[in-house]
Amino acid sequence: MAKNHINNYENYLQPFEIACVREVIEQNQRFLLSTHIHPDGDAIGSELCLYHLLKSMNKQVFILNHSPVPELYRFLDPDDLIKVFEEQKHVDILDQVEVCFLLDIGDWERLDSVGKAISRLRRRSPGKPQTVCIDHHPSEKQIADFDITYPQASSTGEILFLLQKAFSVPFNLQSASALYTAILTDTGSFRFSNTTVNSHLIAGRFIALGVNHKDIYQQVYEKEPFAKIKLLAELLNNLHFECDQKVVWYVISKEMLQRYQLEPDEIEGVSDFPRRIDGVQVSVLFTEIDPSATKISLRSTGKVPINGFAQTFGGGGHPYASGAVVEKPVRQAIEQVISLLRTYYYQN
Ligand SMILES: [Mn+2]
Repeated sequence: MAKNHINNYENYLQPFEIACVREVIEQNQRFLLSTHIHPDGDAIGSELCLYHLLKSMNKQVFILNHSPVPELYRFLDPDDLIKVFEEQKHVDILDQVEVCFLLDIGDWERLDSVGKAISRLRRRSPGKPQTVCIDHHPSEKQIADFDITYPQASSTGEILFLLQKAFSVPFNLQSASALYTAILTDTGSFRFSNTTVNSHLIAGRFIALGVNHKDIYQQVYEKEPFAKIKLLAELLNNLHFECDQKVVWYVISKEMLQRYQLEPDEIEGVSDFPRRIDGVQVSVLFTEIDPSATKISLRSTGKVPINGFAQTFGGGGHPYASGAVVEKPVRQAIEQVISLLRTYYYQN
């Protein structure tokens, strides 16, 4: 059939995956949901949707994350369902949990304290609690007992939509809004290369269900802290160019975050701007983590895939959005990364 007649989303989930998740849910009573440190809209939205799905199946559900919900996404969780994990406070919950759903995560380390606690339990009694990972990051390694990973999905939220549809459980307005936000933010408002027919069709379903897309857009994109915009102004005044102006790089130091009183999770999206410059193909943001570690965030406009480059530093991600941590002070990290990137750029 011609592509211009597409009128329904594609469900790429395998029947055995749906059956397996169904069985895990039916055979257990207590569930823990968690996601990566510094959660984004996809992480938070996916957790909330799965929470409502499990609740509708009369399950006990806890959401415990290493990091708090960023201010920006608090509107999705008016009942404060998502808690910051505290070992002492949550030890009883963890002891009773039978299944952990790990969402939007392809690397166990990024669960941080929650992952460490789960690992400890599983060392004590192997295989308990069971783990199920649902994610869309391209990853070679399996992280859970059962991994459902679809790199072609725009977001983890998209996969959860397909799963809930397969279970024939209707969406309430809260879970529909949560998943709409997941897809909206992970596709950069339907602009990034992971935006597909499917992501649009699914987002459309949510709007048909009554999701207030205008309201969500305002919540997510038009409530920026003024300090973030000022930081952005400073960044844009301090861009550095390489490779015939095709590569742009810039730095966010700890001192800058302190000066503007911003948390690392409050500066999401600033890397969008430098790559908008005409002619720029690759942008690199260096973020100082501590005096001996620097995070690099790479974005590509599509001509040069950069996940291979991130992998040389032990990182990874998507072809056009990836990152790594370089165990070096920021000045040394810049020197090494930029000199290697020059070679990489001309070879790719
Ligand atoms: Mn995601």
